Amino acid sequence: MNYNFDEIIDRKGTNAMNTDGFRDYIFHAPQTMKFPFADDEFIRMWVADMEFAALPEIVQSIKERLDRRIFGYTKVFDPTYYEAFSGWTKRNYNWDFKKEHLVTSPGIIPALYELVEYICKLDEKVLIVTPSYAFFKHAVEYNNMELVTSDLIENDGYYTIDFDDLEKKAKDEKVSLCIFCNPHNPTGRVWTPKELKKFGDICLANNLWIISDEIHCDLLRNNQTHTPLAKLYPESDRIITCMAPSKTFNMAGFMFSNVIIPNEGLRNVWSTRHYSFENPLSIVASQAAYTYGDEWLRQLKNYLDDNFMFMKNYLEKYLPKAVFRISESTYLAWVNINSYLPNQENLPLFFANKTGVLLEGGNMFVTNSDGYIRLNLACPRSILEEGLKRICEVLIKQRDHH
Ligand code: LCS
Repeated sequence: MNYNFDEIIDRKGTNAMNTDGFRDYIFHAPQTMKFPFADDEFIRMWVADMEFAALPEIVQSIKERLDRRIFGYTKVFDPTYYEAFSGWTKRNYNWDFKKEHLVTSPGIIPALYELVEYICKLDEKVLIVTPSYAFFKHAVEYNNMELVTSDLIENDGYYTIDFDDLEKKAKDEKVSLCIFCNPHNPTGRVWTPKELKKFGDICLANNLWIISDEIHCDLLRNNQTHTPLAKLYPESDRIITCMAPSKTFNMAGFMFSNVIIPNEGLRNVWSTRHYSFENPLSIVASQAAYTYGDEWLRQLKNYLDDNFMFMKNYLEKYLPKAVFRISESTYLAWVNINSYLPNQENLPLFFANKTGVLLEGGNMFVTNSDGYIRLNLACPRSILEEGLKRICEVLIKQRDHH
């Protein structure tokens, strides 16, 4: 079957964050905030979900579950869910994990909020690399703990870990946990096994726990391979792996994710304190995704690769001074537009007002991200083209203005 990623799907009236939540999330403003564009005139390239329809088998699994007509308290008891998910990690990453190590959570972010509390004592600190998905910082601050950041090194749009700085910070005796994004949002880096080993060695030698957030691991460019961090350390029980069908299959609204906790003590804390019921529709939908989703994902990855290539060609032609490399993973493009807009403080507000494009950028990624915009490319090519056209037109005008 050929899936149609060119289809434009109306999300109006579905309570979608993507269409209705941007005033609050991006601008911290009420629903009354006004723009020169009507809501349905915006090109939306911000929050990390996709404009693509879900796999038909996901929809079918939900219909079948609805037909059972009772929706009482539910948890993952049936081992076929474990078999579907571990089959997925085995097929895709040649890695699996013990059934008893798997717990589920209504999202990776809620799991992070809890795990920081369960792992760290109150006076301890948590390390992240920056730029970073902002919820890593929120999870630390929610627990009243101190955040320690290590800036990635950027060279012509390519990011690497500053291992000397990371080691210096990991040596701080109060640093007890690193929340790590593998592969990395927002830069898209797919860390190589060599980089992962160096990173893991530094953290483990300094007695840190590691939460490896691998939510984006299924969405790689076709020339890339994902390595689960925990695969490199089969003897260690201090690495917690988070994976989910939410990003991969565009089902974040089902709020269901996998957390693999090899340490028995920590797992016991989790099982006593975590409120562990799940939505019955989410379980069957996730199981269907991992069981039937291989071909859909293959076609999605091809479509995303082509979107990235389209963007690269477009920027080379119309915005040659933008610093952009095709992301190794995620459907998120990370672009430095500093040479066009050197003094712009609020990039999302600028683009919303001047061009009607909703995007994330600038200080939304904790630190080490000034001058960057992040564009979500998981949309039909016609929408991508319109978004890029608007962005380039306004930036070229800015440059001519200077
Ligand atoms: N972890 C990372 C690294 C993410 O990028 C996201 C979503 C999540 C976790 C969310 O996990 P959940 O709680 O839904 O399981 N990233 C988004 C982003 O960059 N913009 O919008 C959402």
